[in-house]
Amino acid sequence: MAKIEEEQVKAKSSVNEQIKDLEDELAKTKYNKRTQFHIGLVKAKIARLREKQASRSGGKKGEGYAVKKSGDATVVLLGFPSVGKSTLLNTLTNANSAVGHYAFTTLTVIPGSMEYKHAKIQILDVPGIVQGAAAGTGRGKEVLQVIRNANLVLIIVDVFHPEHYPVILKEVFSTGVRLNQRRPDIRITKTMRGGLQIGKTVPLPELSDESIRSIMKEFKVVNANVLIREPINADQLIDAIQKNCVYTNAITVLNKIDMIPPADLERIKQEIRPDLCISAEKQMNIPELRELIFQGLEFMRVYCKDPGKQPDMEVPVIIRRDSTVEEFAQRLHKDFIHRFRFARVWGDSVKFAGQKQSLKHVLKDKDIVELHIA
Ligand SMILES: Nc1nc2c(ncn2[C@@H]2O[C@H](COP(=O)(O)OP(=O)(O)O)[C@@H](O)[C@H]2O)c(=O)[nH]1
Ligand SMILES: [Mg+2]
Repeated sequence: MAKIEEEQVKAKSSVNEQIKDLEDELAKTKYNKRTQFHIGLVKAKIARLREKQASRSGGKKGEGYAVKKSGDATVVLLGFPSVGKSTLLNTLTNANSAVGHYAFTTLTVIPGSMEYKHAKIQILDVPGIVQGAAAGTGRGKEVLQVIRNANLVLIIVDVFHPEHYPVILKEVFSTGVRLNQRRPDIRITKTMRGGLQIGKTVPLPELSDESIRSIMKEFKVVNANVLIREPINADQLIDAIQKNCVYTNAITVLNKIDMIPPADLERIKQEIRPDLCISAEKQMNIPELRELIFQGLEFMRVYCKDPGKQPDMEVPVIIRRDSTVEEFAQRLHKDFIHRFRFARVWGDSVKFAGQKQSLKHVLKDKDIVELHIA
């Protein structure tokens, strides 16, 4: 092995070891008022090392999966090998993904498409991940990268392996994906001098000023104005400093419930608290799952109307919730926003029927929009 390469490998493994040591320490430390400060600092150190790890492997990007987005939104199926991801993809969509009795049947990304309430939803079957995926075990990194670009993550847990669930959550967290959370309201403005100025509009029971200082110092932020407007914890502060997190909705399903006695299922449900229990193979609760996916994607339906005509209430335009007139217009035709004069809107987003609105107007579900184009 070339000397430089050898050094790189050595350096990488030592970073991995350092992360491992710190994680072990975290696992051993019970969270309370006294350990709060220490835990925050250890978490910051881990986050820093992960940054280092990522920038090291950043030179060689690896192939990554080239997945062409299609449809109105993208859902990724995430789980350990053999939990039933391919079976579920085949059940939900028109795809034909290989189903195996042994692990690692799916080696690449298999897309399928599901149409539901006029939404075209792309569903991706990716190789199963295992412990260590975020650090590069298996195709873990590539898979988790696909997750970062998805609109919804569908986590599949095998009823016989509930112990997989915390591992998946940890791997997802390590890649900087936050599930079912909002981006916290923290503003950090770096300054030239003056040290750290910490402003808070609410009390922070989980984060002392001292802790904020030590975490920010770990990231070499010593001069800045920090404004915190909700009761955050150390993880959320670290996310705000690193700025590279994505926030995604997630649904957790327990699969293979056709195989397990009801009493056992009840116990595992208590443990995992899934959103839904299904059988991909025996097609149990699949209509309910389709509805959950649709809800999780936070779509809304907007109807088109031509001036002087009745609106088309048959086929809505499907866009993400809180979209503006601009996003609606863009969906209809690329040129429309350049030629846009005004819109007339009917529905919950306006005070009166046919109200005149600009491109910036935020629409609501079931609105009717009439575009006036030059
Ligand atoms: N009994 C039962 N078996 C299932 C179910 N879903 C998947 N399987 C089986 O589990 C194995 C692995 O399924 P597969 O879809 O390849 O898992 P993947 O590796 O996650 O894609 C196959 O033998 C499937 O037939 C289910 O809901 N019930
Ligand atoms: Mg598979």
